[in-house]
Amino acid sequence: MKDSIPELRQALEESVPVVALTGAGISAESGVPTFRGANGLWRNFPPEKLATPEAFAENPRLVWEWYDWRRSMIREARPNAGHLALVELERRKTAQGATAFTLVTQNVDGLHDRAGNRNTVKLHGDLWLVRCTGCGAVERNEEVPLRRLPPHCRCGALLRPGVVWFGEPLPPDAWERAARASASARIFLVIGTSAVVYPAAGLAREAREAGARLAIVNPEPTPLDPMADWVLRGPSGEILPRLL
Ligand code: BJW
Ligand code: ZN
Repeated sequence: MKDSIPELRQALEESVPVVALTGAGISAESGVPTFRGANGLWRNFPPEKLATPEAFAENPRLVWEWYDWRRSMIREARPNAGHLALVELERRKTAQGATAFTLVTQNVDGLHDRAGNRNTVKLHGDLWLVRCTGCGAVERNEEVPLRRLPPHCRCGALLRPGVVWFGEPLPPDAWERAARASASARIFLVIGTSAVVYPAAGLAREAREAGARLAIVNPEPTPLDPMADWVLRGPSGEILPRLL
């Protein structure tokens, strides 16, 4: 039964290791807009028009305005029941072994950190880090709103958000950890992602091919549904607590 919560609950208890891949949908119930959802578009820009090195080169101020808006909203947001369920899942699995649970997230909002997950791999960076386009320095920056748009480094060069844009490689260490965990997963959960952005979405396919059972948690269909062992249709803030 593809929609059986009790069956997946039991499989989660019995299986080691477990990997969860999350996307913007897990933060939707915290009030953070998704990228491709109904109210995810800022001033009608699709993410492909803002989250690129080309957009930043052309208009850094515009791109920083988008990030400033998101940072302001996210700072006010709180982790929701879905985030908290993943903390509890990590706690329970870690009692079965140090590497029994890995959280792989595409999100840059930091809500998994604030909820309390520890073994987390951030594939697309972190909205609260900035990186200098001149000297390469990376630092944490939590100023909201930013005093100066676009912000500059002490060395005088432009700062950019510490995130991964389209056409850029993922951080190699994060990618290696995620790929290794996925290849050995027995259960692979795909939560709140449209699963259209690669290479992140490919982790689910690779885990499936390496023998993991695949579970999708999403109110909408995704391209991964046909290969999934479980498809639980609903908000993650409702479904995830029921899995524990
Ligand atoms: C709920 C819910 C609730 C709602 N509960 N769920 C053609 C084919 C294949 C690949 C490519 C291609 N052309 C180009 C590419 C590559 C490209 C790509 O994948 N493009 C596709 C879009 C076509 N990928 C890249 O460029 C990546 N890099 C790369 O490939 O490098 C290669 C390289 C190697 C060596 C040298 C150089 C290059 C990089 C991708 C980076 C993505 N970056 C972003 C921005 C991050 C920073 C920021 O946040 O500003 O990452 S884009 C954006 O999309 C963000 C997200 O992490 C990512 C995924 O989105 P996500 O999380 O899935 O969100 P949504 O909005 O799409 O979906 C939300 C879901 O939630 C929906 O399903 C809802 O139903 C659901 N939901 N409420 C649970 N309550
Ligand atoms: Zn600098």
